[in-house]
Amino acid sequence: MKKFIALLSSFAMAAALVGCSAGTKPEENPAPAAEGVSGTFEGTSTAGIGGEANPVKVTLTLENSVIKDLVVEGPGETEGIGTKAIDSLPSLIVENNSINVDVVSSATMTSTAIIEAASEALKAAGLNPEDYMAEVSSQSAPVGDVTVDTDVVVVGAGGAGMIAAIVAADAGRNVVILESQAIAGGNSVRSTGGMNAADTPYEDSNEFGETAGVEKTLGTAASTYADNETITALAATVKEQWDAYQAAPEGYYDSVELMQLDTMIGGKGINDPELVKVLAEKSADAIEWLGTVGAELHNVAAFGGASVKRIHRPVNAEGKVVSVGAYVVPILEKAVNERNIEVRYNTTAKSILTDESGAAVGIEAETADGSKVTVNAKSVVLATGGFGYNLKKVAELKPALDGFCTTNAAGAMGQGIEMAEAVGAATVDMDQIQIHPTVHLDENNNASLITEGLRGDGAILVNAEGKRFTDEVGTRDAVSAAELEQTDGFAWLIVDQAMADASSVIQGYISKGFTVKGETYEELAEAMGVDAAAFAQTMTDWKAAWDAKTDAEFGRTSFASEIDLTKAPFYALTVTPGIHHTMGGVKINTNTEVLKEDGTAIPNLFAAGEVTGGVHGANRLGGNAVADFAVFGRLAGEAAAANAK
Ligand code: MEZ
Repeated sequence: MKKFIALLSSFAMAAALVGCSAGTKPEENPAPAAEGVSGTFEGTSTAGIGGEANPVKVTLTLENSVIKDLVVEGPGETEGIGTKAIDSLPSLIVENNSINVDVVSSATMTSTAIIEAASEALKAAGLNPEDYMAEVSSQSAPVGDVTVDTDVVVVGAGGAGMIAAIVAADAGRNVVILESQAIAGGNSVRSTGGMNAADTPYEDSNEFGETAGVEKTLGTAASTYADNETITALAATVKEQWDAYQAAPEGYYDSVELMQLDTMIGGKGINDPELVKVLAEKSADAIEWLGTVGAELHNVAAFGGASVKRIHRPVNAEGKVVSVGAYVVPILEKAVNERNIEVRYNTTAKSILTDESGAAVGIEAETADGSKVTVNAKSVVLATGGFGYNLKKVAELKPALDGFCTTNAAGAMGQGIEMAEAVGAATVDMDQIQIHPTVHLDENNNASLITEGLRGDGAILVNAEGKRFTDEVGTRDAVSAAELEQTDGFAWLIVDQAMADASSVIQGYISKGFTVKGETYEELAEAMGVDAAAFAQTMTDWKAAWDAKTDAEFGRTSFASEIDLTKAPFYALTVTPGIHHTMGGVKINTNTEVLKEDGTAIPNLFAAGEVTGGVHGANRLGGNAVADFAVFGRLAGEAAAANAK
């Protein structure tokens, strides 16, 4: 394959370009006219997320060498992220007759691919892309300093921020959202798996209960957390519920207390029990609320550290599971727009404004052109996310994570936490940083989260020797630690065609070229470069464990009901741990008020989502980030609205 090295050095590109691109001149294109070139020309680029399997294609229409139209096809680009670049760059290129446009931040790969493919199309037309380099910026011209007065200012247009804004607007308040990036979504749009919620009507629809999971959790509570009062009390309640359920096992067993117990054990017992209680108690209601804005999460599955199937996921029109973030975020954006909530993109909050008593009274922010935006507000909601993109801060707080890749969005720099600290907020658990065990690195070292849902749905992990090495549906800290102990600190994730048929998420991984494939276990082993006999034996042993619903070797208790990994062809992809979630952050109470060291609240200041600490303790369970932003985003919206009366 020809490697394409970026020649267009004057482009405003945030990412290095390494990919492959090609321009084609369709047969039917008219010959260049004497006064200029007219016609339709195509160019492709593999610099996008779709890579070689799904290159980005640009169809460019020229009239007398002037760009009149540009159509982009990018079937492999990420919904809600890359698609933002596909939506916004063509008009900029056409309006300015220039391909020297800024990349859309957070969607740098797709933007880069569009620019490259447009350049190739120009070359296919016999033109020199260097002639289409007039300086253009997607940022609006300097607007000058502005001051805005509102009831509620929300900092951050991720899940927590948009939900808080919607709820506050529905309570009759004027709301302004400030977002540092060019697009909404933050880390939320990258979230793949789903949302944990306890005791919902949708859990009933699953005929298969993970019965052994409850026993295992009760065992862990007794053996490891006998000294933890909260865990012991929750375990006693769960034991009673569980005994009653077993005496008359009807429907499905889950409970608010079991979700609390799982979350506390997942967090190694250091979570704030009151916040965990609220998370679990309000989770089912949050699922219903999401339904009212159009986001239906009704497919329920197993995830790491959950005793029962509890993660709620969206499905598409064909009934296939889709990524939760890419599904929910556009729906929230629509709800924000329908309420005429003002969203100021490319506007980075710099400080929280306070009055002489120390109460928050607004936000001072800066736009990309350096203009100052002052928002005076009765309530301030911080929903800026964590600091998982700030690798320097991560390494400072947890040196063992120096050099790890990250699944996080570019905005996750921790600026909200710093702003809150500057006005006296306390922080908790700042050194508790989660690595997610299944992150795929492509040939250019771009990191993509591979959802834990695959393991919950039946996938296994094998090492470079072709052998299983852990309970794949254990908590993230445990699976990551086991993976790092394997040869070269990575693993192969194995799925079969039955899984691929049921999940458009897996189909996305296949089409992005992440996987190798084999018609037999031996053929797959060869593609993976592992010992064929050892791998085939692993698969035979796994099938026996699956049939018996007992994993004597690693104690896995979650066996997907119909997936035994026997339907050819088989697929494997490499995975390694990457930074995923920062559990620490601003200290809040159950009303989402930001607290000082002495436990008193900073008046008018609220926070929700990954900017806060305490909910997840030392390790967040998969599916609890969406639960966190939905539950506490709503509470922050309600509290901020009530405060702004
Ligand atoms: O909550 C998460 O981080 C999550 C569900 C991730 C995933 O593996 O899909």
